[in-house]
Amino acid sequence: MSNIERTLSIIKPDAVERSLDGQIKQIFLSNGFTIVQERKIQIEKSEAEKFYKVHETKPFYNDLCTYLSSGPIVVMVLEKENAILANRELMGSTNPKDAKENTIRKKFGLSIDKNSVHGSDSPENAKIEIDFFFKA
Ligand code: IDP
Ligand code: MG
Repeated sequence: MSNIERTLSIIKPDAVERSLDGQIKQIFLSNGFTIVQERKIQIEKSEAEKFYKVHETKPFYNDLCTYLSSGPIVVMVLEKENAILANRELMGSTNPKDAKENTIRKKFGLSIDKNSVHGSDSPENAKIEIDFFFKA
């Protein structure tokens, strides 16, 4: 059975700042993703706090929200068969040091916090995150 899904991808400030957004989009396209929607924006810290609310009790929450709002980001809706898991695999582990060869985080990530990309982790969160940035 086919299972076409949509997931939210973010190219984070460290990658946009190094002008890697074109290359990263190309990686998604060459791995069979369709970029359904796309916006380049900069968000307020208060919006980053809402987006990362699930992490609010973590010690890195404040730095994470400061970081995500520190510069332009590219937010995209990606579509593909099993897109959520496929994107997580293509991104690689949260810590670029642990990420497999040929993953985006291995190639471009600088550190566990500046790891170049975000991707939704479940169908429920994909819907919430897509609505967060793209709801009319
Ligand atoms: P994920 O992005 O791979 O889904 P999460 O655990 O959801 O990883 O964490 C969200 C983001 O928070 C990570 O992408 C990373 O930027 C940051 N982060 C996660 N763990 C740490 C940490 O231990 N120190 C600093 N930043 C972290
Ligand atoms: Mg996550």
